[in-house]
Formats: sequence, structure tokens, C-alpha cells
Amino acid sequence: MIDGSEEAGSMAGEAQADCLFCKIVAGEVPATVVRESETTVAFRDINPQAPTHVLVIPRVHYPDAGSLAAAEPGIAADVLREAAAVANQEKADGTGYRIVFNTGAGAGQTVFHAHAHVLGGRGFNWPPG
Ligand code: D5M
Repeated sequence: MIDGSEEAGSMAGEAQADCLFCKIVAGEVPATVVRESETTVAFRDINPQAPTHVLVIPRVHYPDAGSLAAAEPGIAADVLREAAAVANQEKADGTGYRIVFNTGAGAGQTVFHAHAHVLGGRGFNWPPG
């Protein structure tokens, strides 16, 4: 699907040359991968905020979870299912875990390739900071 807001020559969902997470998908940047599926890759966050802190990303490039869900709802569902599978694999689901999609710089998003944070292994406060 072509999104008119994309830069000339690039298509929605295509790998972006300047995207760190596209480079992890391509194997050009190393990551500690804990799960893979046909549509997703899950790897440990480089700056963990909890005993379990794994990022689940789609292989296709969309800048955030909302744009991924709008264009590829099946893959967005894959990301959620893999996030729950990570929590189960890490035994973080017994005590509760958190799935976070920071969306926009004001909410703390720093990498503009859709990703779910899976956080577990400790207690969490509400509301979040
Ligand atoms: O989350 C972006 C997250 O990406 C942040 O928690 C750090 C993490 N990060 C950044 N570079 C890497 C590499 N190379 N490997 C693993 N994790 C990484 P956001 O919600 O955009 O702030």
C-alpha cells in the first residue's frame, strides 16, 4: 500500500535505510534475539528497565503501533501474540507483566519503528510515569 506521506521512492512497510530496528531485522546490527516468527522479531532491550525487558517488532517498517495496526492489522495482532509468548517464555506472566507502545516523542518514543516493550519480573506502579 502506498502512503502519499512517505518520502518519494519509499513504500509503506518497506525497510528504511536509516532505521535501527530495520537493521536488526536484517541482521546488520546485533541483538539478543529471544523469539522470531514469520512476521516479528523479539530481542532484549539494550537498556533494560525490568528483569524482563524485551522488544517485539514487526519485520515490516511502520513508524509506530497505530500506523502498523491501520495498515497491517494481522501483523499488529502477531506483535501482541508474540509479546504474550515472550512473557510466558520468560515466566513473567505469573506475577503480571506490562506491554507498552510508546507513541510519539512526547510519550517517550525514541525509535520510530513500531515496537512493543514487554516488561516483567518486578512490580509496576499506576499511573505510569
Ligand atoms: O524504545 C526504544 C527502545 O529501544 C529503548 O528502550 C532502547 C532500545 N534500544 C535502542 N537501541 C537498541 C539496540 N541496539 N538493541 C536493543 N535495544 C535497543 P522507545 O519506546 O522508542 O523509547
